[in-house]
Amino acid sequence: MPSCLRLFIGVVVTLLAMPSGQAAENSTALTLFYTNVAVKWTEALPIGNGRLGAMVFGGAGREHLQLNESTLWAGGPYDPSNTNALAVLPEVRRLIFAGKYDEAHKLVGDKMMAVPLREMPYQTLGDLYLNFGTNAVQNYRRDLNLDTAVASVSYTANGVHFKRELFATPVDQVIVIRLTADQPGQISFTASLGTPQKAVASVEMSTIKKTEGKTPVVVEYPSGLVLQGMGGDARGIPGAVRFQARVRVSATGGTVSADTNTLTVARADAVTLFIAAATSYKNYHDVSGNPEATARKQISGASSQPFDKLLAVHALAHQKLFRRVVLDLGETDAMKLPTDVRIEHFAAGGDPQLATLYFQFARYLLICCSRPGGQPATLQGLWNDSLTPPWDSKYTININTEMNYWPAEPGNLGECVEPLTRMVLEMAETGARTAKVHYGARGWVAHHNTDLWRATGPVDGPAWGMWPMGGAWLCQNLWEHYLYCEDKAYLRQIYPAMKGAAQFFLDTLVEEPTHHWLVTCPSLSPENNNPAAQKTSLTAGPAMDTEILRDLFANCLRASEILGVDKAFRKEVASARTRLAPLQIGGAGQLQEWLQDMDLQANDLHHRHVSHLYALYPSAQIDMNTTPELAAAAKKSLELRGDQATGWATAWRLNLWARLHDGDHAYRIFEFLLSPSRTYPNMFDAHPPFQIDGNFGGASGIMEMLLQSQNNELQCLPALPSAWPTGSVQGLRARGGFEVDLAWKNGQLTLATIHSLNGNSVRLRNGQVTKFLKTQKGQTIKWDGR
Ligand code: FUC
Repeated sequence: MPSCLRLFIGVVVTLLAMPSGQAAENSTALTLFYTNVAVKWTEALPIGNGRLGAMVFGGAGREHLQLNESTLWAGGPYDPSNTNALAVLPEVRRLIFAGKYDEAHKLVGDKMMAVPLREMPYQTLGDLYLNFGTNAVQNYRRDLNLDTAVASVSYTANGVHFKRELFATPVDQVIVIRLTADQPGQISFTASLGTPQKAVASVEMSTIKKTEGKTPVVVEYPSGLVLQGMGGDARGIPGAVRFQARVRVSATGGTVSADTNTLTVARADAVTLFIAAATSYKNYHDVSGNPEATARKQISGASSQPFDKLLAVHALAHQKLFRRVVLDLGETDAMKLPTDVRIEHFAAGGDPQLATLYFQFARYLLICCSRPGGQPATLQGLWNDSLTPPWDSKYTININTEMNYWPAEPGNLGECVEPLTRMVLEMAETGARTAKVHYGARGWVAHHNTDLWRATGPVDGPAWGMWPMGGAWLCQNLWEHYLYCEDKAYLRQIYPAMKGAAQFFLDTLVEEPTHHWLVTCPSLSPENNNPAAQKTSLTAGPAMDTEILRDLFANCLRASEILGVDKAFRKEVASARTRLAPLQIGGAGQLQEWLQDMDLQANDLHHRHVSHLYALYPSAQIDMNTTPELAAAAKKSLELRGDQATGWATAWRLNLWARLHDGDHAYRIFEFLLSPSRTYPNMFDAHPPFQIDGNFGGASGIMEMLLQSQNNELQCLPALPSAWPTGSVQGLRARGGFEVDLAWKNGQLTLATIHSLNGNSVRLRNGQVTKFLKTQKGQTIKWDGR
């Protein structure tokens, strides 16, 4: 180990080895804290190592950890293809172009939907309970330190001060719970595991060799708990994921005893518990893993190390990512209040640091639920307490999964995109079958959902599922990763998926009869009813599809040029791109959502999805500086939609207003997002119910207010709200390989520091002032904005 690293670990160990109670009472600015026990799940605090997660309730009398393992999903490998689909495709298209949308709806529903009609849910693993039997306590506090990724609980009972520290380490792959008290012999509790899954809980007995007199004897003692089971059946697909959770209890002093499935620790001085969990999932078509072997190995690896060391390397691994971005929007006395109280009062003003906390909480969440080698963040990240969660807690890819990764690149967490990249590459495999069976097409396609099994068929019903753009949109996230890092090896890895996504559309786009533009059909503008139909969203060529395709095709052209491959394909793509429908401005001055100008006839004018505004954000086809007329049309559409919507839809609006350079409008939306109606006491986003996309979209919106880097420009403070007159940010990333620090005072940029990672040229912008910058790799440039 290099000596500087050793020194750093040493410092961390010293800091973390402070006397009992101190860590919990040490409030740092980046700590969520509460003076009451979590009663509801959305009050509990999330910890996670990208694979293994827990919600910590923190009761003094009873600790409750609700546990998750990211590969514990219902069902098993399956193929949702519907072999009836292809035969009716021409008729469905004919009906749609003839304006017979409701007939098309019926035919799609009868013949084209995936089998089964719904995908598989992500499920809870179960619960660990520690019953302390404590009643009256004083000085109760629980918290979550975002910087160390440690949750703590502390309180005083009968004159004894107790402390609990909990963390999920990505290094040793276990959850660690450390129980201490400021007097010896005070820690007594019973531990048990429960689950709604089909599973069996038992006590683990271990043996130790002792010598009694001269005779060596083997003594059995209870050392932990085991939970063993199988993920559920769902929608006709039998459960195929075997899982095992193991808890090891290691007590200093006192005694450990057991009955059938409960462990009792009595009068210990200190106790460390280790939780491991694993499943048999290897990949979407292989569930032959050995969860017991994995869990045993993880427990024995972790439990042989001292607690301080586990904690130090855990914190270090987290901080390697977390500490890259520092945001300062100002601090006030409001920070002394518990986090739930601050959320209630945020809209009253005077607490700018809560925005910083919200921003860093999202970065914390992404690090905890999407680490290299794991699964991508689901609708609930990693945290779900149900067997039948809302929308199955899976991947909704008509906005939600994409939004989950919006803060990754600018928030300097590019590594966290790896699970998404892997999922998309796997979907390119499963989606090739859907493309062939459903459309007779080359390449691959995914519709509006996917799951652990990488299902790509149209699900739920025609009005939601009959949308072939999910894979193409996900490719845009991967391309964005490339734009930030410009790693050619990464581009080579993702290019086949991008190419396959494009090939599907080269084979399936059709000419619409009026202008002969190339359009998707059947499709829909996500979840929004077609105003020309009675009761369906089915249509041809909604604006969003064309916008996604314009990006996909352009990215394929650029990628194949960079990689020097596929000349003939490039020609094909370029020619199809010129024949796509244009962006259209309608009679009300709005950006048209559909081919026809009918936005104002929509039955829900305030629909949560703002799909046609994809062109403004996350795409940059519409831009204040380069396409002001279209930007004005997008603004009109946004005004028509209104500011308040579900959590994620509010967050999308926030990003869009930031792209329109209206910081105060964006801020008003942010105030709503960070109010009790869209943020739970534990800071989880409320759709409602809990959905993590709003947290991620919210963090991305904050960054869009401070820095934008689309279209080869670094825009400093493009939408700074008057609520943040003075502040600074360090470590944001920008497209083209730049790391940017900004400082501002009285609403004016005072210093931009640009670290050039790749040696690219870029235009800097501060309001109307622009400056062209040539850089060299490794160079740092300072600009005062003039
Ligand atoms: C989309 C949205 C819903 C919800 C679901 C998970 O279908 O329209 O609001 O977020 O995904």
